[in-house]
Amino acid sequence: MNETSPALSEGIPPALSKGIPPTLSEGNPPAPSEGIPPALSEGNPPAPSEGIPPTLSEGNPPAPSEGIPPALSEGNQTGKENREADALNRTPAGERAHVVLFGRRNAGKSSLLNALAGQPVAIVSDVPGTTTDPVRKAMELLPLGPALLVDTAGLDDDQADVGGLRVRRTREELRAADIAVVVTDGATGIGPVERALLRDLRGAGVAFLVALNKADAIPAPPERVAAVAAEAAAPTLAVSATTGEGVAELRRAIAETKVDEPASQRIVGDRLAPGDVVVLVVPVDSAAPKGRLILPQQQTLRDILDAHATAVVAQVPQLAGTLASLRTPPRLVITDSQAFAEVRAIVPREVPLTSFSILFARYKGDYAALSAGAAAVDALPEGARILVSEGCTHRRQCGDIGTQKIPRWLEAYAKRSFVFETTSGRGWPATPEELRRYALVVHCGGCMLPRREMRRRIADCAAAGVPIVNYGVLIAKLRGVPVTEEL
Ligand SMILES: Nc1nc2c(ncn2[C@@H]2O[C@H](COP(=O)(O)OP(=O)(O)O)[C@@H](O)[C@H]2O)c(=O)[nH]1
Ligand SMILES: [Mg+2]
Repeated sequence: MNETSPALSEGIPPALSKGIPPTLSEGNPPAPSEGIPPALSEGNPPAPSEGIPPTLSEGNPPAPSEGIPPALSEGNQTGKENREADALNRTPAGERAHVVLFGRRNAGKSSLLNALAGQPVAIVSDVPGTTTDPVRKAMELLPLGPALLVDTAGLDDDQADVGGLRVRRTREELRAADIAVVVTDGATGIGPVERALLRDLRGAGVAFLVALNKADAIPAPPERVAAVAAEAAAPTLAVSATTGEGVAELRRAIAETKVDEPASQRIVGDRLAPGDVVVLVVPVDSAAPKGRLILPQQQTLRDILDAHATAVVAQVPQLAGTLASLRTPPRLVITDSQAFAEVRAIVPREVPLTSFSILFARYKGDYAALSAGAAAVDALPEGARILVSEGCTHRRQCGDIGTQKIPRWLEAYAKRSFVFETTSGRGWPATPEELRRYALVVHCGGCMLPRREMRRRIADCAAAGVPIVNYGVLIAKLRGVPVTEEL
């Protein structure tokens, strides 16, 4: 792993820092393995003398779904490694359909995950409660597409503290699930634990199936399967993780599950027609990851190509020349927010201008809600409690932006002091009451979070009446950038 990242402030002329945020690289931090904070350099694109040559991106290898047979595993990884190794050539975890295995301890969830993946990934044991951290496995499940199989700790875990925490984490997985597999066995069927789980899944709008595991040892004749299917009101299959019986059928049933997902949401492609030209302004500065583009930029490029439009990528100093070289004005210019003001001065008024932050606020969440959240900043009273929430777990993708910069910038802007608290990863206030302790939630761009999870968080805030804003939109607001500028 490339551990090092250039110090954020390096090479930046001191005169440029004004206390209010310079930059923000799109609130959508880089992919997991980079360890490099997004372009946070205070101010504008560094002088060329910074010694960072404009680098060629390493390319975007074909999405795994292309030409790869169903259920081909993409490597054997567990939690941490998975996140860290997940960078360029793989579909980002946040973009994968999350298939989560739930059930009691010892139902065989971990065994079934291994059987579905076709190789050992999760720790299997007959000591109940062995799976402490959700294990994740990226794989292709056609026709569903890129998926992430997620193992969980048992839901009936009743060991005092530690167990309680695990159950809570498992329930947090539920919020990110696109498809749930409820693992039980023929003897247990749908008991109280499963019933509570099914209720939660229905409430969350998650599609689910039931796997009656251990069919080798506990007979699951068709009548039993049908009875459980009727009770669960869900597709039910008899399987054995041990012998592999029914596993291929389960894999197929998962892959064919219709996911209720705003899949139609595009980054920008829905606003483009074939042949349109889009200009992307991407400052390559000392904080940019070496040798490549960050995830939101890659994803935007891909989405433009998917729309059969053409992308032209330039840095700010080349922008005017690039625009002049086009025979007709571009359909749209998308800039890194840090260069918004400069770019606005260069791009003709009649050409729509937007930023990666704004596009991703729309794509990952709800732009209207997030920009309304930004407006709430002006009404924060002295001493207001503010939650800063980041979606990444093992290693912060955004450096100290959430812990240091956002608090500093917010207080400088409001000329008041606030009380800041933070959460990371799947951590999130569990109840509306917990959320209501905050006057504002400031969320990262959520590049590591599934869209479903990000949208749930925004919905939680709406339900609790707490404003939420993301880094990109907030920083634009603090800097006086016209955040409402849309396509
Ligand atoms: N006979 C049989 N045993 C199984 C099967 N699946 C899991 N087990 C056993 O059940 C125990 C719990 O399995 P594990 O996968 O760790 O359960 P988890 O707690 O739900 O993750 C282990 O001893 C497994 O070997 C199965 O299909 N048949
Ligand atoms: Mg387990």
